[in-house]
Amino acid sequence: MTYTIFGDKGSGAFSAEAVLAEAGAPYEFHSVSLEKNEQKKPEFLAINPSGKIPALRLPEGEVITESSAILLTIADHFPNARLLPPQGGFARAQAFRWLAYMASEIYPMVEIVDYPERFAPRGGQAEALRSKARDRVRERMALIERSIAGPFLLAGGFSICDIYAAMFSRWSVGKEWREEHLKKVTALAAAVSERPKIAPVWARHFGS
Ligand SMILES: N[C@@H](CCC(=O)N[C@@H](CS)C(=O)NCC(=O)O)C(=O)O
Repeated sequence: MTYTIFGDKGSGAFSAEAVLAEAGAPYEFHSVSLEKNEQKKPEFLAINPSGKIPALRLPEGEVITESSAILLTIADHFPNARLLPPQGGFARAQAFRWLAYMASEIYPMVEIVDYPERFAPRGGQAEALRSKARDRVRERMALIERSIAGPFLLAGGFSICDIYAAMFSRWSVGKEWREEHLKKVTALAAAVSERPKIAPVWARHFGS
């Protein structure tokens, strides 16, 4: 009864692995190298036709894709791990809001920063687009910065939103900019990285 994560180090697969570790679930990590473009190979497209990681094979054999859906699914499978605020309350609605915000407002900008030539001709235009997308990621992360209850995003404490926010803090914005402008997000990421079950996962994906 094992979950299988398809992903790469330092990628969105961190969020899937961290939530499984936090829940205490058994899992295996199947490497899909972004450097070798393995996410676009037929073997992986048969698992996730959108050619992106992470993907998660559930113990029953079905595959779920989209990082936010993976986090919600694991939170659902392991209610005792309290990865989300209680059902029916406003805090849970806020958690959904932040997951949707990061998945829809930030993740697509990361794709532009990483692969600008998918959206503009190579050269100057692609570089200019990358720079604008980086600005948007920074602006959108700054909105999270202003909303953090402290130390975690929701006033009620740790949730899957923190795993997700900590991951986005590692991408696109740049270390120096993050440390200067995202002090609360940086502290939140440190708190996530120090959780006993997540610490080894964090170290493998992002170093210490
Ligand atoms: N909407 C997807 C986005 C996933 C995504 O963009 N993953 C990146 C790695 S962090 C990826 O697979 N990039 C490779 C590519 O776009 O070719 C999700 O939330 O899971």
